[in-house]
Amino acid sequence: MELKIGVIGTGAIGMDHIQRLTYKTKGAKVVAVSDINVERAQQIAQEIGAKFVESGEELIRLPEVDAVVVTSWDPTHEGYVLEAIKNKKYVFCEKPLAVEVEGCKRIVDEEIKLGKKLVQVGYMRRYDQGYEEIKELLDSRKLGEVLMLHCAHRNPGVDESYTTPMAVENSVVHEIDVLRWLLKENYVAAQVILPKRTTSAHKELHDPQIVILETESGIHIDIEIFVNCHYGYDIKCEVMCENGMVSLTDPAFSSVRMEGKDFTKVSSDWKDRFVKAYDREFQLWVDSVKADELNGPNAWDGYVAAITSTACSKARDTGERVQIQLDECPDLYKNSLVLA
Ligand code: NAI
Ligand code: ISE
Repeated sequence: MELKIGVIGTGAIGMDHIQRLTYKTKGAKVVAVSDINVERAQQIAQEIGAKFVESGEELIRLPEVDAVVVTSWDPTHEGYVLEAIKNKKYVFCEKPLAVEVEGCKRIVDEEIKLGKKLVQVGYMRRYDQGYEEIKELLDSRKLGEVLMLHCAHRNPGVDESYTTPMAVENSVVHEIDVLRWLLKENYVAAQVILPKRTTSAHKELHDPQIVILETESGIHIDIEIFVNCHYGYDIKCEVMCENGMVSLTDPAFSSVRMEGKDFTKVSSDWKDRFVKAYDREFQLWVDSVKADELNGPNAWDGYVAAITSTACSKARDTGERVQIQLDECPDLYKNSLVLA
């Protein structure tokens, strides 16, 4: 039987996920959509034969909606996720789970009260083949202990609404989640360095930034975030171990040699770079909802990501090394680092 889904937010990624759920994901159907941009939401609803609903809350309560996908602006996530939990519906929420740590905690508390995991957060890099292969190799311990990671997260450009804190809260938050999953360790400290600023950044944005994280066992991770790199969307991850090194390659399928040069395509944006990861993420989410047992990034992972990014923001603002302290992981989420 098809899983009937309601989507809240028909902007860039909302449209992408609606297309994916409609034309690629097996066993799913988008039956309702909502957005404060009524015109766009009505248009996509008509195109795919779904119902347009005035408000997100109303959509969540529709009896024909089995599960909800939240792809609206960050500050709206918490309210919609809480409403879905209240109505005992599975909810896939794009990152971040909530804009404040306290908001993530409220979601975790509601799930614990219910005694069941209903929430999955959109940390799709866990479904990328490159990261999965790195994880498999690290888990085999063939390379020995992990010592350091060198990562980069580069976007070709951003608009004026993207400000200094968003470098961590909107972008590096992906590395925060996927590297914790890769290493199966939490972070204990964060530092942020603000190097020479590019002339391409608008006045509310310090770009690039370098985030340094330390894990429980002392692994050091440096992450360059540079959102005006111009040449494309580029994600790097190099893991240096005692007996060798493993790193992501770029997912290009061909290269051209011409006039004494070798050209290889660089992805243009996240939709293109992680298309297969998003496809897998949604297929597995739909399958797990139907099986009544989620196994992807959960509300606790969303909460840990929020605590870590808040520590990074404090480190950036104070110029200091900030300690990260987590509460004990509640029973409901135990083993979350080995799942997904
Ligand atoms: P966008 O600005 O293109 O779309 C957001 C949509 O939310 C807009 O259509 C807006 O009208 C709608 N909206 C705002 N308030 C609303 C409300 N109260 N109720 C219903 N709809 C409302 O933004 P984009 O890029 O699509 O991002 C959406 C979310 O997805 C963000 O939270 C972002 O962090 C996340 N995202 C995740 C990515 C990933 O790689 N996992 C990639 C891009 C975005
Ligand atoms: C965007 O919101 C995303 O989530 C993308 O995956 C990320 O790479 C980009 O930097 C963010 O702005």
